[in-house]
Formats: sequence, C-alpha cells, structure tokens
Amino acid sequence: MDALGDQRAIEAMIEQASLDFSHCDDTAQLAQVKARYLGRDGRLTAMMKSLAGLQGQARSDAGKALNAAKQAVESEWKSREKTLANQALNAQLQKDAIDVSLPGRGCEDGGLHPITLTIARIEAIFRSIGFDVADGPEIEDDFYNFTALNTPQDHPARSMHDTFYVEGGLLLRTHTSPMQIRYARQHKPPIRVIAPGKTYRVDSDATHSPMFHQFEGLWLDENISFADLKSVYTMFLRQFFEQDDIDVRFRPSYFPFTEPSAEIDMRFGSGPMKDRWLEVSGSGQVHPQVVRNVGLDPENYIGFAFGSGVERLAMLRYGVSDLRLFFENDLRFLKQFDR
Ligand code: 2NL
Repeated sequence: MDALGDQRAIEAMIEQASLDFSHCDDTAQLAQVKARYLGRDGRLTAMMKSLAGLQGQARSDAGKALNAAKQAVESEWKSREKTLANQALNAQLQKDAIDVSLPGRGCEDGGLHPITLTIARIEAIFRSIGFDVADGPEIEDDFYNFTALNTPQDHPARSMHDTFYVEGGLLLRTHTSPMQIRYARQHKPPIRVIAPGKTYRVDSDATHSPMFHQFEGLWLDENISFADLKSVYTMFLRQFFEQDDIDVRFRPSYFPFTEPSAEIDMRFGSGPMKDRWLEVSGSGQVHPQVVRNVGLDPENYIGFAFGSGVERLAMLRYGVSDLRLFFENDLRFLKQFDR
C-alpha cells in the first residue's frame, strides 16, 4: 500500500462525504449518509478494518491518517446537522410568525331590537308627562288576567283555543292589563301608569304571532274625562312619530273591562300614509267593576285606559311590512335599527 495514494484516497473520501452531506435536506437523510461513512458497514469503518493488514510504521501512519479522517468526516457531518437544525428552526419561526402591527379582526357592535327600542321610546314619552312604568309576571293567574278585568267565566278568551295554560292553573298573560291591576292595587290614586311587555295568545299566521308586545296605559283620578285620554294619546302619537300633523278619532267598540269602549284611530297629515285612518289602540272608561276590583269606589274614582300593540306601532314608525320580521332575528333586518 502506497502511503501517498492512501492519503489522496482519504482526502477524496472526506471531500465526497462533505459533498454528500451538503445534499441532505433533512436529518433522516443525513443519518443515512453518515452511516455510509461511519456506520458498521461504512467506508471509513472498512478502511479502519484494513489497518489489520499493515505493520509497523505504515500501520501507525495509516492509523493516524484514518483517525484524522474520521474526525474530519464527523465534523463535516456535525456542521451539516447544525445547518439543517437552523434551517428547520427558521422555517418554523417563519411559519408561526405573526405581524403584531396588523389591525385586529375587530368585533361587531351589538344593538337593541327594534321592539326594545320602540318600548324605550314609549316609556320615555309617557315618563315625560308624569306616568310611571309598571312591570309584572308573564305567567299569571286567572284572577289578574281575567276576573279582575271583568271577563265573564264563559268568555271565549278564557278558552284553551285562545289562552296558553301552564301547570297549576296558571296561564301566560294574554294582555298587559294584569300589570296595571297589580299596580293599581298597590298605589294610591291619582294613578298614571303604563305597562309594556310580552303577551301570549294561541294565534299564529302572517299577521299574528303567539308572542307579541303590548303597552297599556291607565289613568285613575277623581275628575278626568275622555278628553284627557284623547289629549294624552294624541300627544303620545305626535311625539312617537315625530310628526305634528296627526289626527286622532275615537270609534265605538266593546271590551269587558271598559264601558264605554272605543277604538283609537289615527291619520297622518303627510307622508306615504297620508289621509288613511289607521286603527292603533283599544281604549275606554274603566268599567266600575274593575275600579272596585282594584279597591276603589267607582262613585269617587273614574279611570281611563288604553291598550296598544307595540309591533303595529313599530311597523308604522319604521315602515316594516311584515310582522314576522320582528321574530326571525335576521341580522340583515336587525342591523337597520339604531334608534
Ligand atoms: C286592545 C284593547 C284595551 C284596556 C286595554 C284596561 C286596563 C285596565 C282597566 C281597563 Cl287595568 N282597561 N286596558 C282598555 C281598553 C282596551 O286594549 O285590544 N288593545 C290592543
């Protein structure tokens, strides 16, 4: 064996190993290539084994040269491994990078439902003329929902076809009147109160929802008249629609809890609904039996009351043509209301 030739072969092998390592793109490949040189059947390992065939100085020289070669190949391998690890880390960092200077995804503002907005408007208008706002349970008993309001035992409104009954003889209030009865029994006259809220009836089609909203007003005093009811309701409509040219008329009607009773019609003097009479509320003088039922003597006290549908007023104010839009909660609809 010629030492110079061996030295050249060793250098060529180191160069080849370095080249092979540089072609490895991941650590698995690198491990395979490393085994081809330094593994049990590797080229360098084979050369080490061939030392056994040498003697003396030649063996010692060749041994040194091979040890140096082994260190050189290991160092080439280590350097490639470091490079690959760095590349992998950089790739990962790049992949996970976030630009903290980018604007956030943002968060859409919520808003109040048009019915909620309408009730808030109604409350503000009545509070401004000294009315209180009553509240009360949506699950009621027969007394507050029917009996106190002078509704006969055999009245069709009490039937299961019209009223949702729940356990224990209770029911879902069919109007907001029970809140007014409770309020009137707990306060001394003069009573000026409105009661807005959810009401329930067994009724569901294009113009009726089983749950809808009403607001009622009650004014109980010693010396008031239909003229007071008319002036209050007219003022309310003009404020509600932000329009002064609104006319109001009473039309005879019937309710068990008022006598006499009247429908309230209104008419816009301008705008798209100009000159058409629209029914907007029921009303009347509180029936003497109902005055008695709230603990007052109908000889001394007289009351006027009205009951209106909130959805109907909201539809007129916002120009909504289908009642069902209020209950579908389609954001494209709801987003159009901000006051
Ligand atoms: C309607 C009819 C009305 C009342 C509600 C009332 C309340 C008490 C005493 C007497 Cl505590 N009356 N409320 C009076 C007349 C009519 O509503 O169909 N509204 C949509």
